[in-house]
Amino acid sequence: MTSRDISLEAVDPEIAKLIAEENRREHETMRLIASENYASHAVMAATGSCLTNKYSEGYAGKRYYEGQQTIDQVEELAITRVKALFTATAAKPCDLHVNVQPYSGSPANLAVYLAFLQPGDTVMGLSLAAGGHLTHGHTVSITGRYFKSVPYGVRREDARIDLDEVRKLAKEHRPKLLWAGTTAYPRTLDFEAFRSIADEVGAILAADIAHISGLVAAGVHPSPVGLADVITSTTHKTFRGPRGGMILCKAEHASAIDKAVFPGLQGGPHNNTTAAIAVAAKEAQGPTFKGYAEAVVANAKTLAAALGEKGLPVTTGGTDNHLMLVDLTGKGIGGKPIARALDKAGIVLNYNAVPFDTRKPFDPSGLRLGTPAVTSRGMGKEEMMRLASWIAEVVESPTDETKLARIATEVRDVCAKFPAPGIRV
Ligand code: DSN
Repeated sequence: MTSRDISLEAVDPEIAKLIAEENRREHETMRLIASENYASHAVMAATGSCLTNKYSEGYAGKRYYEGQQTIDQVEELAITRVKALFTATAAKPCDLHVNVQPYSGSPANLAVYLAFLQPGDTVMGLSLAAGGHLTHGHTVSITGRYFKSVPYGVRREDARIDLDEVRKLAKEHRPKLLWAGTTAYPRTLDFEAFRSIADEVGAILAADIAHISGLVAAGVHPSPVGLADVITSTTHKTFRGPRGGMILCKAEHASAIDKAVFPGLQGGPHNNTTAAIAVAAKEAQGPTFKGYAEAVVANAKTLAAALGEKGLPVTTGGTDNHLMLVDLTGKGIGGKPIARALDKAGIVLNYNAVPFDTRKPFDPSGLRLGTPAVTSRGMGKEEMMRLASWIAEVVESPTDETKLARIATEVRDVCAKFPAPGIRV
């Protein structure tokens, strides 16, 4: 007897049980991790389909294995939809090329290095401590080891990216690659200004929109399309697709990017993921996506203001996007014990450094909160106000287990009224 047609529960009850537990956890808790979301049933159906079985090194019409009758169509559909979506909200008209094969955001970013740089070339990106990403040249990343990294930061006064400093550093170090992209920065990015700095020093401008790609697609965050030479993104954050990556670039860079992804970095694309990206792009073209993206930002603004009123200030004094950083410096406690206590109370987020943090990276002074997942459940102003109250209560006495248990029950009750996309109740 083989196990090929037997259910997961029968084949592997341990994993089936763990998945069921995760399903329950995702249903019963408030997910405020800024990079997480709920993929729809349709996206998950594509992810869990037979397309996972197929190898297809190469690109449509030029593959190294036979049997691509459906795979080429799947990949072309994904490309066409992503292209249409991001062309519609472009900052400037642009002949856009799309590659949907990167396994996730970090491989997408590595492909940019491979396409445009030689080892030892100079790269500039926002420092990790100020809200950048490891792959924008951080010392522990391959991107900081194989390339000369010149990080830029944010201003001490207002925690915003200091474009004067970016320009000054760029003129001094003449980077070949300039990143405009963030993972923990609550304000819009001025892609026009980054473009002019890149032009002044002859750099390739790369926009990493992993966090904001859903907002960009919906037109609620300025778009780098038509400005940046190359744009990378994950597909599972505000974009609400499967775990995956994509690269959009000006047509003149198409061949360099495609060659960098395959055969430069990767083997066969994950066709099940490609299909799910196509589904997510279709959903993003649908009538409700813009409203969702607007609500993500509105909820973030409400939550940031409510936290501030409760004595929990956010960096920069607010947010323009889906996330905020609470600065606990004045509370004399690190972000880590608060994040742990909140997790017990059913409110899930991550501890995070704030700009110019005086504490260590493993117990920094901040909390990062994002509203994409709770917004996908349909939560709004009332729930954001309750979240702020619960968070303030936990910060007040993070070791009060009775209180944490009471809040966890209240959180569960609210969550029960807002079924999450893709989650079985
Ligand atoms: N891990 C992602 C985040 O949480 O922002 C970035 O790659």
